[in-house]
Amino acid sequence: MKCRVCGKPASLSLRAYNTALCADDFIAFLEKRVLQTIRRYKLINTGERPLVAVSGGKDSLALWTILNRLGFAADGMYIDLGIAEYSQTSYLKARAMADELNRRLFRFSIPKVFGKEVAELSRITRRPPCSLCGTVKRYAMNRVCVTEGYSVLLTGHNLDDEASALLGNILYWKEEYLWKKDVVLEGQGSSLAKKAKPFFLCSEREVAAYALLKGIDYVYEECPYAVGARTLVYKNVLNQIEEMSPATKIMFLKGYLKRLRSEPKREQATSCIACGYPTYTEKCNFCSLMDRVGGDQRFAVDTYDPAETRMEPGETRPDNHA
Ligand code: Q46
Ligand code: ZN
Repeated sequence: MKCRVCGKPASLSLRAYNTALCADDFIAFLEKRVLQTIRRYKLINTGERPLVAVSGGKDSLALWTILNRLGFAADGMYIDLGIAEYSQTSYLKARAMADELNRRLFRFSIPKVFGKEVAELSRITRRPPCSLCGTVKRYAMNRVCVTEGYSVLLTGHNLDDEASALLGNILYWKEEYLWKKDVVLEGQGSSLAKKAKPFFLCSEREVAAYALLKGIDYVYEECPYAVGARTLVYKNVLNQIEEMSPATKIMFLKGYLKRLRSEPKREQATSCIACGYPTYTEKCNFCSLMDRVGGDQRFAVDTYDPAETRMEPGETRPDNHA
């Protein structure tokens, strides 16, 4: 099989596009695709400051790399869940990328703010760890984004993540979530940041191949709570369909985006009486969690800035972020 662009031996066959590419042309292809998504759906407009949600996994580190290669000068934001070794390793990968890109990395630590890690919070509140984690992550990322002066929060959700979530919402007719999975969600005043997903139309396999070819050092293990998640079943089913009928996933999402744009606008949220974050109840989920389990209201966030701590040859780093 030969690369469609240069004729050299191909490294990757892309059945959804009925083509094959060598390593260099595949890297150029994926970066161009991300740029097209950003432009077409207006994910980052001129003058907007982007912040990337970085988990230390392949998707977020690849996204952070691509954005900076495309000239978007994006900083990063990491959420420490307090899952012993997994969180420590993930943070170190994120910090190594901050060094490589020479970009700032914010860290919000759940154990530091709540004095408890996700498992303990889940036990106290009797909520599944992922539901609780989702509440805290969404809130913390948004708050850091707006308080630190960024205009748009970018996440590494890929085509497979979005297609499997959409399938789950349809299977169980979760109408309250069905029309909320847009590639870009506009912000609301000074309390809600704009959010965007530049990998919306890039498959997990494509992003993994990019990470591998660029030598990105990411954390291979999944979060321990991801094991047995229903979305993994949906991803497998969609991959089987894709195998028989290439491009099904991308058609599924493109069709969704088209319909989404013709849907009437949904009910607007009101503001949380404690913090101003948009909510459909009196207090947002995060403030209700604070009330329930206690927590440090100061909402401390660490900032790691490679430009400030850059080592000179022979120096050792004062390691206050490890
Ligand atoms: S929700 Fe659940 Fe993920 Fe949070 S607890 Fe881990 S698996 S990280 S995307
Ligand atoms: Zn609130």
